[in-house]
Amino acid sequence: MNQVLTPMLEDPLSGVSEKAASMLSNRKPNYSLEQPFYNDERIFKLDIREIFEKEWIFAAMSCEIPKKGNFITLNIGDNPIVLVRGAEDKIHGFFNVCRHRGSRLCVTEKGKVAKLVCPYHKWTYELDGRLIFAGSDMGESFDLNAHSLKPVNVKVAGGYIFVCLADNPPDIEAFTQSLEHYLEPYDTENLKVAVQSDIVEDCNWKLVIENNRECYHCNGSHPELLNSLQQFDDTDDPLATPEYKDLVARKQKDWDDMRVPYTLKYFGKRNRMTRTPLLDGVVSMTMDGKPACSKLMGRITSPDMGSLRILHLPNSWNHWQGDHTIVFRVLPLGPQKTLVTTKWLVHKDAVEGVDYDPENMRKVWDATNYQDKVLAEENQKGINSIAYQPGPYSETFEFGVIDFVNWYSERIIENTKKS
Ligand code: 3BY
Ligand code: FES
Ligand code: FE
Repeated sequence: MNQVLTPMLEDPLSGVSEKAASMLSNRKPNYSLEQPFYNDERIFKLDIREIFEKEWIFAAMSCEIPKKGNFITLNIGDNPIVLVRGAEDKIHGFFNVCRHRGSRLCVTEKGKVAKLVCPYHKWTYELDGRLIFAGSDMGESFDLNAHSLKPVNVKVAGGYIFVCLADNPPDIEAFTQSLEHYLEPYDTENLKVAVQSDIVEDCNWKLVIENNRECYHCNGSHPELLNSLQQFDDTDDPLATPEYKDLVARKQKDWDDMRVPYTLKYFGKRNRMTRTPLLDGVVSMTMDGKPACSKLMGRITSPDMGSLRILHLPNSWNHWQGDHTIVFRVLPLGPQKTLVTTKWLVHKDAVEGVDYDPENMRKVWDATNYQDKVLAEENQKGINSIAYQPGPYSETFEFGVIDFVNWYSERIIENTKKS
């Protein structure tokens, strides 16, 4: 339904997908990718077509569009997308593209409307995408029903809204069911965004994800984050110490009492979730390790929840603590340009200035995001050199990067076959 190639023109990626797939099939295992995967315009377009237009992409949180008529927009590659809450609380997703002459419909990042009205010639759509008004000048035979907005696949689970632009989306049922279960304690419909940051990084999107998938660089770069974050991914981390494992066992007893899930789960390499403790005595990713919000989320009664860490490839990682949650969304803008959006969420009834201070809440991850931006941009600059050649990942420190790059390679190889 959605993949439209202008029939007269040759596919600009013809030859590129085969070449990329063969380079990935023959790559040296556990080494970083060849240079064009990080800086070539054609491979960037391939990433958009084969990954961002075919996989499930994390778009927004459902609490961001709490009422009927609330909408939120984003761009996936060149595709403007709008998510809108319609009747009976149903969240719809559409290409944000008018069926008259293609204008973008909703031009702001967020808002509230009764109907979706195109700014150009005022064609008007119901919140479920049906065209209900096209003026009186379209002629007698004009069929409103044939000009509904083009839908995108939407999946809402545990407060997350995922979209997929492909006709046949991959199956993520097992993951979304677990999301519901792991996020039940947080009452995710009743949260709000306390702070948001949007950073544009001058690097390929894969360098942002690679950087996020390891803590090899943490000691050298993230003093603020290391006030609270454990450097181990989980007890399966090859570097996990006996002290850390003891702490995990102790905390898991408390979490059992609270009836909150914590078990590490993988869904292929695409999704991972686990609850792990922060440093002993620390409850939140703040400068002093104390809660940033005094009103806790959902049915949570103690801020000492560690962090429920959720990974969703290709574009999100998350930390759910007792007092606040941090969600990250990565959207590629160009071969060497990536938008990283961070949202700090709290209970919707928490009062700014009373229950939380946004400046305090954002400090650790603002610092961390900035440090990671510099690291990823320096990584990009070196990769652009004629001297760059793929280098070895450490299997003890960088297993998460290896997993990501393997997932990416596999998806490109498999998805190009289906094109
Ligand atoms: O400009 C906007 O954002 C709105 C939303 C729906 C239609 N549009 C004109
Ligand atoms: Fe939307 Fe004309 S392009 S009404
Ligand atoms: Fe980092």
